[in-house]
Amino acid sequence: MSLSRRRFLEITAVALTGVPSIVRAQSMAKIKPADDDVLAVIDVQNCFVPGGTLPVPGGDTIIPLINRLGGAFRHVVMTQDWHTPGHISFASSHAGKKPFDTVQLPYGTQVLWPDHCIQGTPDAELHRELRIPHAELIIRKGYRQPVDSYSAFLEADRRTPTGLTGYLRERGLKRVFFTGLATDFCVAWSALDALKAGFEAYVIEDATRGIDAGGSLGKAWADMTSAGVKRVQSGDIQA
Ligand code: VGL
Ligand code: ZN
Repeated sequence: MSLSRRRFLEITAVALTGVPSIVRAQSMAKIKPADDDVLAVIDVQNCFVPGGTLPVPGGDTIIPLINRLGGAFRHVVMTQDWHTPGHISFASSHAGKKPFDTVQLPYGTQVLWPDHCIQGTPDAELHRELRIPHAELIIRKGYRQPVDSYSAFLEADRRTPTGLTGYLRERGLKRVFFTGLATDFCVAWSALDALKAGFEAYVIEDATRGIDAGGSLGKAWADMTSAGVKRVQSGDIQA
């Protein structure tokens, strides 16, 4: 082929796709988990899958994918929603309220939930199909009766740390890749707080599922992407 014809085809390709082939190849390069990356598996518990007390639609379907991703990361941490009986986030703790109503608490607006993930119950156990034996840490949250905690970093009073920031910093971990349940609550709050604490935050979208109460899923993605959380798919990770 003549040089001018090759050049013509190249220019045509750029015109059609808007990006030169070299740039396209770069943007498709997979993310290779490094020694200072960590996979965070948020609340993959019986309570949040169908049959549990606060089921997230399709919550169980992401577990094989999370197990596969676990194998690609040297460092893995997990969280466990771990409420007292009569926890303040339960609708049953507020006369006349039902699940998905809201109340005003000293720390702000609280969405009310069915009783879920009660400490020490089978419902609160990590899902038995999770297979990431090298996970290093399980952080429990929401274990104080008067305060909820969606975030893995900071309780809902926005002042009480869970200790995860210190753990990740002390271990020299820099990028946090989030998976688990629920995208629009515990995953989103955790990813936003990871950024605020100075980490890079990625959410692996197809390894999460949302509750989507009153448009909460779309709002969570808008909040996350505008704050700088990176929205990726499991296929973007070299597993
Ligand atoms: C969660 C609602 C209440 C979550 C926990 O894990 O996203 N959502 N508690
Ligand atoms: Zn909860």
